[in-house]
Amino acid sequence: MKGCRAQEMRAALHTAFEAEIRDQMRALTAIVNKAPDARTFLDDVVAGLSQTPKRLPSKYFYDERGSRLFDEICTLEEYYLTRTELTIMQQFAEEIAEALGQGNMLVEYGSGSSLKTRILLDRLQCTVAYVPVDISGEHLEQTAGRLAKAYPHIEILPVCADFTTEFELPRSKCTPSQNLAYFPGSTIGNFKPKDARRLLQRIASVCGSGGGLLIGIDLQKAIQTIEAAYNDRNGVTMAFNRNLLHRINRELDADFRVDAFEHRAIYNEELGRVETYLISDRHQTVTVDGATFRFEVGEAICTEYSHKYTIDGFHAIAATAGFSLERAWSDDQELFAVLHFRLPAIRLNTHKQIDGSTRED
Ligand code: AVI
Repeated sequence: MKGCRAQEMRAALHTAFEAEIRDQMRALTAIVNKAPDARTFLDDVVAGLSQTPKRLPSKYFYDERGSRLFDEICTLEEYYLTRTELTIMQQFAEEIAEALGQGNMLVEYGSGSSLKTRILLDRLQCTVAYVPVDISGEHLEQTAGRLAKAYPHIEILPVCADFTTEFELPRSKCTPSQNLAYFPGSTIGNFKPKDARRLLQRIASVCGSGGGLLIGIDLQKAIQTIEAAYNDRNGVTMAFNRNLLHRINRELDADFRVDAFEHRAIYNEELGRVETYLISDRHQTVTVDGATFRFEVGEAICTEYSHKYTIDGFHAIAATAGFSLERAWSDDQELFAVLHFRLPAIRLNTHKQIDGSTRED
């Protein structure tokens, strides 16, 4: 009899659990899709190849294969960035969570596999919702599905978008006490300082009054360490860089001979950035959707910048968007830093009190 009741209860619990997961998965299918369309991709590629020197926007690296190759880069011996940031996040997890406060709506810019996010989601108190924003729809869907299972008490609201453009924040069921932008991985380094300022202003408008920003930046260091990270001996970064040409061939009816372009990444000390190139090893002509582009021997297409900062240098950039630095965490070798910024809380409805001071309504 007792065994029977237990069995019924187990079955009921199982059904309830399955229903919960089904609900979560249904919510996830409502991914807001604002990824750039084929027309925008073509326009950007044609515009970039028409410039002198030629350029291709690095945001197009991340199709399904590109995202997988980037995940592989993050595990490479030479690519110190990911493991160092992870170490900082793990070592200072409690302090970071305390600094970030409770009841956040956590918005992650370029969420990828959301590995570091788990450190936050495990510790932040009463997180209202997690909004991963990523340009790669397939990657986003898989990651969001996994997180929904692991954190059934947190609303997961994925947004498939190019976060450099305007996107609307999904509404959460509960009202957050503040929005907190999370921008790990030194992705901000992929923007020129002028564009980084503009992006930080957009982030500030998403965060709103009293909002926070937790951001990972790669620090300036010895050239050899930096260049090795972008020219790994196993050729994964080369495959990642060349994959952009494969993608253009496949999606934009182009005919790049991918193996006729060599990968090279050099550190420009004066501008504090790695510049990544694909260099034509011959005189050749490439067609993209009917438009023709000529390449000389040794002519380069610049595919990416990865800026390296000092904490003060980055603080100056973030300050132009209204952010002030609250805390900075770094590793023993000062390779990488995780910075916490806050926007001022705008006080509305202040009343003059009898004694002449002001108080918040
Ligand atoms: C995503 N981003 C921060 C990487 C970086 O380090 O600039 C992309 C990358 N490119 C080559 N390796 C990694």
